[in-house]
Amino acid sequence: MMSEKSRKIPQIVILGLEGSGKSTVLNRLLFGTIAEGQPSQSTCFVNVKYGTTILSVIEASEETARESPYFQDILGEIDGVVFVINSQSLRHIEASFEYVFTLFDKIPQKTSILFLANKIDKPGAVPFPDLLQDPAFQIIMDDINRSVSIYPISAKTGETFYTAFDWIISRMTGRTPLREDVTPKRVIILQEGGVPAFDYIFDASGEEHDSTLLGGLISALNIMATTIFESESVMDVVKLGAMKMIIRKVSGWSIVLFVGRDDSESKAQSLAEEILQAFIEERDRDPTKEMPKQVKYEILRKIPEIAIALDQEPIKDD
Ligand SMILES: Nc1nc2c(ncn2[C@@H]2O[C@H](COP(=O)(O)OP(=O)(O)OP(=O)(O)O)[C@@H](O)[C@H]2O)c(=O)[nH]1
Ligand SMILES: [Mg+2]
Repeated sequence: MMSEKSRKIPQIVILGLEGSGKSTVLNRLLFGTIAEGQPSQSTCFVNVKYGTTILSVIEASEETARESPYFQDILGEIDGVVFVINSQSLRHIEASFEYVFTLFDKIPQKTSILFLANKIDKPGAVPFPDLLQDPAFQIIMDDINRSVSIYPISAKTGETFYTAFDWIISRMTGRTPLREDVTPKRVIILQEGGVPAFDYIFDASGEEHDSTLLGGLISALNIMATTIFESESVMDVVKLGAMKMIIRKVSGWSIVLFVGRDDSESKAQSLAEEILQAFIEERDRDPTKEMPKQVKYEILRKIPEIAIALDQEPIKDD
């Protein structure tokens, strides 16, 4: 087992011009959703749970970043910097990069830097490929000694949000990103005896024959469940058609995660375990709680790599 004590909490600072979307980003990190009409605050410190990782996040206003000597010290010690760029117009982008350059030299070389080209949902927002051509950004990317990346996102709709954060968090924590190798398609959690307690389909627009095939397979599984899941030697990977089923069993619960046929098995297995853990935590908190789609969605959202898959299919907050 890894020692928990020796691990320090990674620190991230969120920087950007006034109105670029820092608080909206922070809200989404904290609550998985956003609140309209946040008052501006000069500095905000908060701890955030991102999947299994705890992060300490600081939102720093322009004023704090420029003028606070205390903040200059923090910047020198930070593990990750997130620059929020307002990409709603060329003028906003230019101003954003100007701001980046006033702070860039104060950020240590070892610190990972994530640029969020925010507000891509706005009509008339600058297309991402154009932003990449910006000479200021080219200069930043040419600094090969730094670990830098940029993603087009919308803090408002959540589009590509977790993909971006997954990048910087895996850089900071050394955790391997799972996003590239696993495409979750469906997850089913079964109680002892094979009774389904949780079922979530990620890609409702999936091919027709897939869902028919799965439907039949699930009922077959249910019938066989007692036999399969009560034995100790669980067959834990089954390939079928374009998919693969990863089966894990933890303290009386069994999880079946459907992923792409060529997806990484070990990564899918660790994902399946994380989902099952999040589910069991929720169950332990309130065993009687109903699990409509919204609750399942919230459970799944706790796992960043799964949240990425959910980014593609946002559901309404109400
Ligand atoms: N359309 C759109 N609006 C956004 C997005 N992100 C933030 N906004 C809006 O932009 C405005 C400013 O967002 P904030 O998150 O308060 O910006 P901030 O960087 O924290 O601003 P200060 O704290 O004043 O420096 C708010 O009205 C947000 O709703 C986005 O991705 N798309
Ligand atoms: Mg703010």
